[in-house]
Amino acid sequence: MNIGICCYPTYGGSGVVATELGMELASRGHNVHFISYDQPFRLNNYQRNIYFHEVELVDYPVFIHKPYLLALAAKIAQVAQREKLDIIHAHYAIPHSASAYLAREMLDRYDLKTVTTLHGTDITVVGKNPQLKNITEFMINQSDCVTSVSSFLTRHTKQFFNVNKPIKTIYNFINIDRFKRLNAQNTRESLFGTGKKIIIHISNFRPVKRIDDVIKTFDLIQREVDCHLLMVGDGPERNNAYKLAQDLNIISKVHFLGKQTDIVKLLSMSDLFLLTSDTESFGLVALEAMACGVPVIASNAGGIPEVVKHGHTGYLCDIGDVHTMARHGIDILKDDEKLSEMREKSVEHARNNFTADKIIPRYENVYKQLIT
Ligand code: GMT
Repeated sequence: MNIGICCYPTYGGSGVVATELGMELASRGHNVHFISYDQPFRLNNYQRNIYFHEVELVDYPVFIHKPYLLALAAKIAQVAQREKLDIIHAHYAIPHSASAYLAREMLDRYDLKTVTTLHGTDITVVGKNPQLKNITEFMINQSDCVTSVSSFLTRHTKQFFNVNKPIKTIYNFINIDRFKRLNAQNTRESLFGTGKKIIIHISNFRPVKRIDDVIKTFDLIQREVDCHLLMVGDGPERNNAYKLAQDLNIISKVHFLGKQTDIVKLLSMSDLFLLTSDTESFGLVALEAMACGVPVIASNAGGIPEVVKHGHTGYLCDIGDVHTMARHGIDILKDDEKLSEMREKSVEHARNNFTADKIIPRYENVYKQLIT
C-alpha cells in the first residue's frame, strides 16, 4: 500500500508512535510518505520505502499566523496525487485530521481514505477546550476510520464527544530489536561510580507530567537509597523542577540532560522509571522503559493501568501521592532480588503484549478494510 502519515515531528509520544509505525510499515514493504513541517525526530536514518515531504509555510502580511492546516492539506493533496496514496493517516486530531479531511475533499475524483489516531491530549486537553470541541468532534466523525491508543481513551472520547462511529483501540508498541536492555554497566559506573541506583524520568516536561512530583519522590527515596535521578527531555516545567531540586538541596544528584536521542542507552543504565502524570492515555515511555528492563512507578491514571501491571512490572499509586511512590521505590531499590524479578517481568510483559509484530497487522487490517 501507499500510505501517507502526518504527525508532529517534535519530541512527543504521538510523533514517536507515528514514526515507529511508518518505519515498521516500510520494513513490511509498504511505501510510507511522512508529511510534516520538519523531519520527525526519530526518523534519523535512511530506510527503504520511506519518503519525507516538508510542508512549507506561506508568509503574507495579512496572515497574523501562518496557516499550517491549509499548507498541510495542500501538501497532502499534492503528495496523494503524485504518489497514488491509498491512505492518509493523521496522528493527533488537531490539526492533522482536519488537513487530511480537506485533502480528501479536494481530491473528489480520487479515492483517498483517511484514518485518525487519537493519542491523548488531543482529546483530554485540546479537544475539551470549548473553542475546539466542536471541530474535534466533527473531525472524528468525518474520518473514514478512527483508532485510539488505549481503552481508556476510547471510552473517554465516546463519553465526551458525540461520536457516530466505532473507535478501534490499538495499543502502542515497541520494536524489540531496538528496545532491549544493553550492557551499559561501564558507562553507568564511569558516570556515577559503583553501587549507586539510577532513577529516570523522560518526558516533554509539560504541566500534565507533574514534574515536581518526580523531584519530590526522588527526594524521599534518596534519603534511604544511594541514588541519582536522570531527567531527560525539555519543556515548560524544567526551570521549576530545577529550582525545586535546588531548594531541596539535592541538585548534585539530579541531572537535567535535556533532549536525548539514545533513550535505550539511558534506560539500560537505569533501575527505576517515575511517571507521575495527572493523566496519560497510554504512557508509551513506560512501555519503552519496561522493554528495557526498567520497572515503573506511575500514577494510577488514564490508560497507564493498561500498560503497567501493579505489583509485577512496577506500582500504581494515587496521583500526587509521592510518599507511597517513594515507599515502593525504596522497597524495589533496596532489594536486589525483587528488582531483578521486576525487571524480568517488565520485559516479559512488554514482549508478550506490545510488540510491533502483534500490533502492526492491526493497522494494516484497518487500511485494507478501507481500500477494498
Ligand atoms: O504527553 C505527551 O507526552 C505527548 C503526547 C503526544 O501526543 O505527543 O503523548 C500522548 O500520546 C502518547 C502516544 O500515543 C501516549 O503514550 C501518551 O500517554 C499521551 N500523553 C497523554 O495522554 C498526556
